[in-house]
Amino acid sequence: IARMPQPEDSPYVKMPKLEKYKDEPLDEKFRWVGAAAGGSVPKKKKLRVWCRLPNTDWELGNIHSIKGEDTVVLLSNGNVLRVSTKNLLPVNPDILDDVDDLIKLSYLNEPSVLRTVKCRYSRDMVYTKAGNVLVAINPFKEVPLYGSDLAAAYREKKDNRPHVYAIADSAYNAMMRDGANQSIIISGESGAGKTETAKITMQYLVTLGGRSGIENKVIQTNFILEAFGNAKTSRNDNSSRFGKLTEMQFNDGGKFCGARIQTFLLEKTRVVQRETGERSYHVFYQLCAGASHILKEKLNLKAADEYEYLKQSDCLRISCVDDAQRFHMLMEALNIAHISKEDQENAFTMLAAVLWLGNIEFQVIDAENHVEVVSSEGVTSAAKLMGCEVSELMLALSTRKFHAGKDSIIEKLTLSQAIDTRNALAMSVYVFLFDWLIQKINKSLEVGERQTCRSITILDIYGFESFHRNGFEQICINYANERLQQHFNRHMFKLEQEEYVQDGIDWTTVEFIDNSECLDLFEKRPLGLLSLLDEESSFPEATDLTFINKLKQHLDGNPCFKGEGRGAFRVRHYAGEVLYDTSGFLEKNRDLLHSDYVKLLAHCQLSGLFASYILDRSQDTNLIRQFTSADLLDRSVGSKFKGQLFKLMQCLESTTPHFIRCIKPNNNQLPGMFENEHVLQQLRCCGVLEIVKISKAGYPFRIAHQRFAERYGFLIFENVASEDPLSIAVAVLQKFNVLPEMYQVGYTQLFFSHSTDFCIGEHQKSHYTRDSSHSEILSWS
Ligand code: AD9
Ligand code: MG
Repeated sequence: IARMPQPEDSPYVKMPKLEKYKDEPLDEKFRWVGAAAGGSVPKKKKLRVWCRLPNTDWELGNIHSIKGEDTVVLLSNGNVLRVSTKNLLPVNPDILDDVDDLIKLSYLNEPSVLRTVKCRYSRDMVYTKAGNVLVAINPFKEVPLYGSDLAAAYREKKDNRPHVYAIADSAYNAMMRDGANQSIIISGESGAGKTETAKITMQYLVTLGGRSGIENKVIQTNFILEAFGNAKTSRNDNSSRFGKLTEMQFNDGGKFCGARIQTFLLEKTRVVQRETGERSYHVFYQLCAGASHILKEKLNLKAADEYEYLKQSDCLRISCVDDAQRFHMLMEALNIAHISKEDQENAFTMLAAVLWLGNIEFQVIDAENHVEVVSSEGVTSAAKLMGCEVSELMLALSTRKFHAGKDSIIEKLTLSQAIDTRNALAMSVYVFLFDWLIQKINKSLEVGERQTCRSITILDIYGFESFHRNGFEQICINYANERLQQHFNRHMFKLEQEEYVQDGIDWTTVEFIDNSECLDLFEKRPLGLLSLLDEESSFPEATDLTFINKLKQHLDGNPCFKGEGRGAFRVRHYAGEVLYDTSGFLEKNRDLLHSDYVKLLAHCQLSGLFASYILDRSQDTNLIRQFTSADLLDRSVGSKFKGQLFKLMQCLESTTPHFIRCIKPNNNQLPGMFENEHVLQQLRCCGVLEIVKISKAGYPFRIAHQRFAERYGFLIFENVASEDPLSIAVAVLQKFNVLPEMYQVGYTQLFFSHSTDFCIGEHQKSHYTRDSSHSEILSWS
C-alpha cells in the first residue's frame, strides 16, 4: 500500500517478495538473480548491494558475478571483492535516501538506516522518525530549525516534518483530546543532546494556549539549574550531573500555567574531586569570574585558580565560554525566576564557603597521624561565611565525638579522616544548596490556586557513561539508564505486542534486546549488586576489596557480570560493556553525614534561611541520629536512588509516553563529523531497527468494534442498534474497499496499519455519506 515506486530498470522489480527478507542475508535472492542472469549480471542491470567489508563497515557496490556461495562485488571505491552472499544486503533506491520516516524504507537493514540518517544529517535535517519515535542527531552547531515562526507552523499543522516540536505538539494534542497526562522521555548517551532537546520541547510547550506571563520564568530556570548542576566532562562541555523531571502544567483550557521540577541524585563528589581535564559545577567559575567588586569583597572571593577545589583538575576554562558573562546571565535568570536578592546572596555565600573549605589544610601533630587544622585564610574565611566560630569549625574538622553509654568521647582524626570530613562537609553544603534552590524555584513556578491541571512531563537525565575510569557515580547513572531503557522496551515492544496477541490478530513477534537480565543484576534481592553493596557497606571493617570478592562470589555466574582483577568488574549494559573500579564504592554508598558537622551546619548562622532549611531537612531525615546498620540499609545512596527511580517509573507509567532518542554523531563534539560505527552502535542500543520493524508491520491505529460501528454503521445500515458491531465493522470495511492488508480484525478491536491515518473524531461523522470513498473515511498517509 505505502510502498514507494521502484525505478523501472531496477532488478529489484524482478525479485519476488524481497521485503520479506528485510535484514536477513539474501542468499536465495542472489542465487535467483545470478541464475536469471546466467551466472553474471548484465551490465545495465547490475544489482546494487551493501557489502560488509572485513573491517565490518558497509560499502556500496554492484554485483559483478555470482558463483555458488561467492559473489564478486565491484565496490564504489573501485575495489573488487569476493564475498559470501551472507555479507550482502539490498540497497534502497536513491529516491529513498533521505526519507523522513525510516518505516518508508523498502529494505530495512543497518546500512540503509545509517545511510538515511547520515544523508539527512549532511543536509542539517537532524530529525528523523522511526515510527512514533523521534531520532535526533546532535548537530553540534546552530541549525535553522527553531524559532517562533517554525513553532507556529507546527502548531497550525502547516509543517509536518519530523521535529521535537511535532512530538511536543502531538503530546499536547493527546493530552487535550484524551485528558490524560503525557510524558516526553529523552534518552541518549552523554553529549547526545538530551538537555538541549528538553529545552526545545519546553520552549514549544510554554507557548501553547496563549501567553501566561510565566513562559520566560520557566525557560530561565534552565539556565540556573545548568549553572548549579552541569559541568564540563570529557564527554560534554555542559554535562548534566543530575536527573531532571519537569512537569509542565496546563489548565483546563490548555494554557500553560506552571511547572514543577524534581531532581535526582546530583553528583556531589565533583565538588571536591574529578578527573583531570574536567571542571566542577559551572557556577563556581562563573562566580569567581563575574562577581562585582562589592560581592567579591564581601565573600573574600579570589580568582578560580586560587582555590584547590577548582584548580586540582587542571581545567579552569571551557573554550568559547565567557564565565563572567555567564555570571551576569545567571543573575538575570535568578531575577526573572524571582529568587530574592537575599536568597541569591545566601547562595553565593555558600558557594564561597565551599571554595574556602577546600583551601583548609591540616598538619600532623603526633606519631599516630592525628591532625590539627592549620590556621589560615581558608579556615577563617570558611567559618566567617558559614557563620560559625573558627574554633568550632576547626574542632569539627579534626575530631569526632562518640557516645559510649552516657559518656561522650572525643577522638582526634587522622589526616585522611580529616580530609574526608572536610570534603564531606563541602559536598553536603553544596547538595543542601542545590536542593534548597530547587525548592525556591518550584515555589516560584507554582501554579496559582484553583487551576486544575493536566501535565506533560519532560524527562532529561544524565546519559549513559563509559569513561576511562568508571566509579560509583557512573554505575548509578548507568543503572538509571537501564531503568529507562526498560520503560522504553515495555512500551514500544512488550505492551504493543501483548495487545496484538491478546486480541488474537495474526502477528509475528518482533524480537528486541531485553535488558531485564541486567536490571536483575542490579535489583535482585538478596543477591543483586545493590543489595550486596548495602550489605557490605553495613560492615564497618569491610573494604573495597572485600566488596569485590563478595560480588565475584555471588554474581560470577550472571551473564551481565564479570569480575576482573584489582578491584574491578564489568557490567554488560544495554548500551555497551563498562568496566567499574570499586574504589570508594562503600564510602560513597554509606554517605555518612557525621552528626557533628550536621549540627555545626544547622547551628551556623550561615545565611539565616539556609541554616533553618538544613535543620528542617536533617530532622526530616533523622540526619542527626547516630546510625545503626539497619538505618544504613534504608538510606544508603544506592537504595535511595533505587527508590527514587522506582517512583519515577511509577510516575511515568501513569502517563502516555513519547520517546526521543538522541544520537551523538562523534566523540569530539564537532559539527559535520559523522562516525558510522559510533552512530550505528547507538542506533542498535536504542533498538531503532526493531522499532521500525514493529512500526512498519504493526497496527498503530486501533478502535473498538463498537465504536467503529457507532461511527460508520449508518453508512450501510438503517438501524445500527439491531446489528452486531463486528458485522457492521466488517461490512463497512468491505463496502468501502479498505484493502485487507491495511487492517486486522481482533476480538475486541480493529487494528489499522501505519499506512492509514485514522481520524477518530466524532465531529467528522457528518462529512461521510454512503457515497464516500474508502479514502475519505480513512485518510491515507
Ligand atoms: V549529558 O548526558 O547531560 O552529558 P546531553 O544532555 O545529552 O549530555 P547536551 O544537550 O548537553 O547533551 O548537548 C551537548 C552539546 O551539544 C550542547 O551543549 C550543544 O553544544 C550541542 N547540541 C545539542 N543539541 C543541539 C541542537 N539541537 N542544536 C545545536 C546542539 N547544538
Ligand atoms: Mg544533559
